[in-house]
Amino acid sequence: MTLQLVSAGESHGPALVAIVTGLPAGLVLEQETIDADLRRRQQGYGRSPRQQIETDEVEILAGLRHGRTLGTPLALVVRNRDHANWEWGMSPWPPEGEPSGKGTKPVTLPRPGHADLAGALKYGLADVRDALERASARHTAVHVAAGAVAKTLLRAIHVTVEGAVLDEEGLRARIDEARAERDTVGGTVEVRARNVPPGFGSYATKEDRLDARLAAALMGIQAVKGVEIGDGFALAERRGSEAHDEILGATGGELRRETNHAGGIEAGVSNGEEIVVRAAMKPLPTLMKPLASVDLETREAGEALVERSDVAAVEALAVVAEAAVAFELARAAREKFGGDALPDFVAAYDAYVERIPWRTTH
Ligand code: EPS
Repeated sequence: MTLQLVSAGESHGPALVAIVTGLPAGLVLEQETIDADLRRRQQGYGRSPRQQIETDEVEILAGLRHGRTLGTPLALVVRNRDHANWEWGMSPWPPEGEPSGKGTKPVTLPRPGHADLAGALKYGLADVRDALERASARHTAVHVAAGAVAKTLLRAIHVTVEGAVLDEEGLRARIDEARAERDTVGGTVEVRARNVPPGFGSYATKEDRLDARLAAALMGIQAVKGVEIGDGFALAERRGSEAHDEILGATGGELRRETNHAGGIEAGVSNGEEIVVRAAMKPLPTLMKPLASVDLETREAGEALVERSDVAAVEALAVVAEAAVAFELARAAREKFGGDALPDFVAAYDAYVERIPWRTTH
């Protein structure tokens, strides 16, 4: 049994939903823990006024009874409070009555860098909104909720996952400058996972490789254009003698490394060191001083759509990337340790770490 996540939801639709399958029975979840991550995702510097409308909270519709997972599909919902302003424009059924609120007029001026043009061409859309609503990063909210569940599962085997912005101070200064010039910025985040035992992922096939899986999990997040594992691109410039992490012995028979250039993954398999991954986010594409575009209806030159947007969402990305990494690690853990009930999963972990010369630092 592996862990799977499927989500649905448009940015200004009624709600975001996710179904997580493959959780063991008996995992204790806390609403406050999930909501705390939802709040962290909303709090970053440079977010749009949209965040004053939303107060994200998780609702669980299935798979949980009295706070414990049932081993059945877990259904999570995060409602879009802003939908109240888009009831006509984002009505799932043909809207009734006179157009009112937002989203009533078709969008025909695609924003360079957003899904607008590619989506309109691919799906044959007359209104770019049909593309941008799902392409929006809004639905990362429900992925963060699922990531909080994954982190709860990982905690049962002492694994912790934490995301942070690289150069937070510099980022805030760049955001202030960009806001003044009605521009946007991107940035880089780093996720570290501690106490991951050796042996998550496999070199057997490319689909199994943990580095490939983490890269896909991170690249799957809106606006991510680069991913690095460990020292990543810098390794290309080094000699082998400076690039690899020597294997050293320790009293007690454990093996140890003094460096971690590999970022905790060798040959697509976790090696027992801290897992270190980074994701680079491009500047957000909705500019208050819009870039050149072409009206898809008239084919006349124009300026791209301007709508309320963030100056940056890098701090949010740190939380979203943390959730994505946690989910993928939880998936790898389920593959390795199995178990229908949580104690079976934990017992398999205990037996495994007993067998190998590796100790957690918890
Ligand atoms: C987004 C555009 C903005 C962001 C949104 C992502 O939304 P709006 O157009 O409603 O202001 O605020 O992110 C969120 C709503 C969120 O909760 O993260 C986009 O185009 O990707």
